[in-house]
Amino acid sequence: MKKVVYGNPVPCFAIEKEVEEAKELPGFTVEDTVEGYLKFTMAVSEKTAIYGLGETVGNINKKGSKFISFNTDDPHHRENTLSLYGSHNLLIFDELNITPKLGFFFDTPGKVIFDLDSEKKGKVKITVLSKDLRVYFWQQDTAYLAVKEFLSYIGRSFIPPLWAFGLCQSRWGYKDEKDIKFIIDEYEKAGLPLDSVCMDIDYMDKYTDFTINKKRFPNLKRFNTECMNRGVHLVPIIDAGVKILPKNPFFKEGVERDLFCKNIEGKPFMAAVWPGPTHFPDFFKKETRDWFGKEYKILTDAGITGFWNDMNEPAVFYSEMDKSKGIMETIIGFLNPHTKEKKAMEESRAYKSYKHFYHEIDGKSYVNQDVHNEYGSRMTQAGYDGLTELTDKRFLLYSRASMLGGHRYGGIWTGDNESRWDHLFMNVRQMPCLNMCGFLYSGADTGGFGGNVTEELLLRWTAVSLFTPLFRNHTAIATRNQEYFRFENRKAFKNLLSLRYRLIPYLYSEFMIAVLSSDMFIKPLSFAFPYDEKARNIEDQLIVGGSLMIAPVLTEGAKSRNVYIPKDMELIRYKNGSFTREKVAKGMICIEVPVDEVVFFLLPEKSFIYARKEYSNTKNLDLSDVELVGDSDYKQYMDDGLTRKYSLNECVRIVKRCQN
Ligand code: MIG
Repeated sequence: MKKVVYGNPVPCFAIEKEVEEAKELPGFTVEDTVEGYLKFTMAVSEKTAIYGLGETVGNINKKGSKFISFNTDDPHHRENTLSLYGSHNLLIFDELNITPKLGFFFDTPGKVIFDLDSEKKGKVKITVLSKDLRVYFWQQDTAYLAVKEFLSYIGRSFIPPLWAFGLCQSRWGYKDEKDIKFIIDEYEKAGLPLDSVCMDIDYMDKYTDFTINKKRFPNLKRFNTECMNRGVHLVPIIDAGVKILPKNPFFKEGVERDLFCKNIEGKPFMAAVWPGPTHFPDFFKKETRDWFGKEYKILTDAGITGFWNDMNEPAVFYSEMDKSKGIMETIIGFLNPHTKEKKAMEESRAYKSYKHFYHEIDGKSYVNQDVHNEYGSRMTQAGYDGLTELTDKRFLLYSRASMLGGHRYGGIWTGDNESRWDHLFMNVRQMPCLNMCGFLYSGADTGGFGGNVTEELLLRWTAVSLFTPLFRNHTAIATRNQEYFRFENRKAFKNLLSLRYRLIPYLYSEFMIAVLSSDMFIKPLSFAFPYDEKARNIEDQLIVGGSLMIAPVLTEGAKSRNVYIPKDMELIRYKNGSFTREKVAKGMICIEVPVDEVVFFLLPEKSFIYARKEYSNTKNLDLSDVELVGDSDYKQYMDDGLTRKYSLNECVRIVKRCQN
């Protein structure tokens, strides 16, 4: 890997290793535009596939589309949406049958427009809205190897505890002990497994970070202990904006020590989010990260070790630049996506505000717009560093907004999606793209956040999510109840969830090996079969870990689907708690997939393991009590799942074939 430096870029966040400097960028023509931007152009052939870009809509092969890296809170995104919650500027150009494959990383926290031949004229145009950046470039024989080289430069991905591989039930609307206890009770009654429940903004006092509403949670420590005794972890949310409360010591310290983002006059910038008027912590400053990070103590003192960071694009409802828009209008707009208010909200927030507040990086002032995409990841870093100080245990942390570099400090979820079939397909395609960018601990809101899910959509979505590291059923306020126990076809959900728990020994092992060897956990088919021309066009099948392929049903009403089998392999069916296996030959096949079964495939010459028993949470899960399937020994990674003692050399055991 080499880099070309343009202008005076902000200090590097994503790339951890020393990289040699080059004068020119191969492959691209570079020009200055009249607006003062840098524009990179490259001719591409019809046979070029383009991979990368992490959290975006659309296909795994990004060729033919356009995207803008600019972290945006867009709960109503569609196939043509330009910006989502994360910005991950990795591109791999993979021309069919031609080596080398070219890797590029546009390292800037500012806005970048990626036009990946959207006009179908054989031209890729990348416009960086600044003259300051680094572009890294490298070459490899396959796209997969190019990604692996990239991963080896960006540092190790975040490692959560084992329990974070269990099911998380969430809903915006659980407000007190009673609501959460009800969920745990119902899961127990229904005989469904559960490892965690999220606490959304209502646990706080007036949406103020690091406070607990005493009426709703009179004794959080006691309540957490009760939940933990039942094998359930509480996972509270933390928002980016800090409520303006002059008497609150945490807030006061933030003002006195100059830790907030500033307006043009050098005063703390005011923006309104859920708590009403807030100041945004300037997470680019180490002092701010330290100050914010240590506040998690109020929650770790209660025994809590799991957290999610929200609204850190940062999302802005209205700001001091635009005082006319009130919070009520915003809420109305949020709940009624087609109203005038919604449009007004969209116009008033985001783009306008980001030109009006400033961060300090190494003593220099930067307007948010120019460093925007790094903000959320710096918040995650604050949480990570704080929690590392506060607890010896492994903790769970994931964020909504992200940029490359943030993958070292936490996982991500893919933000506010909707209960739509196209969002399920979107989720499938996002997973490998996120893995290319180091975000291995990730997943979507299973069942969809906005809108009302149907039983069938939730079944099909769950059959996908049971293979993603973050497995969280989450939904928005005012949507229908979405917990698994609410649905009629209990048996089908039970089957799906029991498979998740039986696969945890495999998923955990493959995840840990991927993280510790700078690899991907979920890959596109084309990465596992790089010389197979057909595999390049498959967007709806994925490789999970090193041994399994999934081919989920993504269409409403479908009882079967076509699956491309790149090599002879085994089809595995999980139904009523048991596995059946059959051989399938290379080629296109049509398989039946009833909603109460999960179908997946074992790659040739590979093996996998599953837990012999069914589990109701990970508390008593015995990672070593496994069955081996396949024609080879299995390299299992196995640590205590709880402490930070993880090493690839020490924690691997070989599960032998014919062990009985
Ligand atoms: O403006 O905390 O993406 O998961 O439930 C909405 C309430 C704020 C957005 C998050 C979502 C969460 C919700 N939050």
